Amino acid sequence: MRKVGIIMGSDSDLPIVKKAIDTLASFGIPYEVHIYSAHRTPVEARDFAVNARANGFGAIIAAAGMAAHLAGAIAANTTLPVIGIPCKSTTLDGIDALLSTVQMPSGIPVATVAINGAVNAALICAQILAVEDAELAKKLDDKRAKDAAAVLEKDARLQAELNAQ
Ligand code: RP5
Repeated sequence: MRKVGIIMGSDSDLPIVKKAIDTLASFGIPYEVHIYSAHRTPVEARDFAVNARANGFGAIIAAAGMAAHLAGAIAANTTLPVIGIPCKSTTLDGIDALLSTVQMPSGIPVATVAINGAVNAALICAQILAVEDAELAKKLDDKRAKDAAAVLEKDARLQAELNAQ
């Protein structure tokens, strides 16, 4: 199976990114994690993106906060799918990172998830890899069924509580 690359702009993004790591791990998807910044280490970020396809990656998650150019900078240097996670920092509630990540000009796409949406970023990667992987697709189906069952269980509990009143 191809690997998922997870790049974050700073170690301060790790608490958010951890959820993507855990989600990929829960599906048995191989991944590699790096701290490369579009601003502070632009050469390393570029080199990772340029070589990602040859190095066995199938998708890249790029997480950054504030003036978040990381996902766009990665996307500029690869035609692998790039999923951007706008990270909420101490100011502006993450709206700064959301707009910086999502508003890519035509031609260089970044698939942007919600602010701090690390789980969905990992799930999109899983779904991309599952296009050619029936075993992974089955795991995704099973997770959906499990999540749905959990919601219906909550509903059943709510109905029981309401009917007891
Ligand atoms: C961005 O600036 C990083 O992705 C991080 O979200 C934010 C703040 O970085 P630090 O100052 O905490 O390293 O580049």
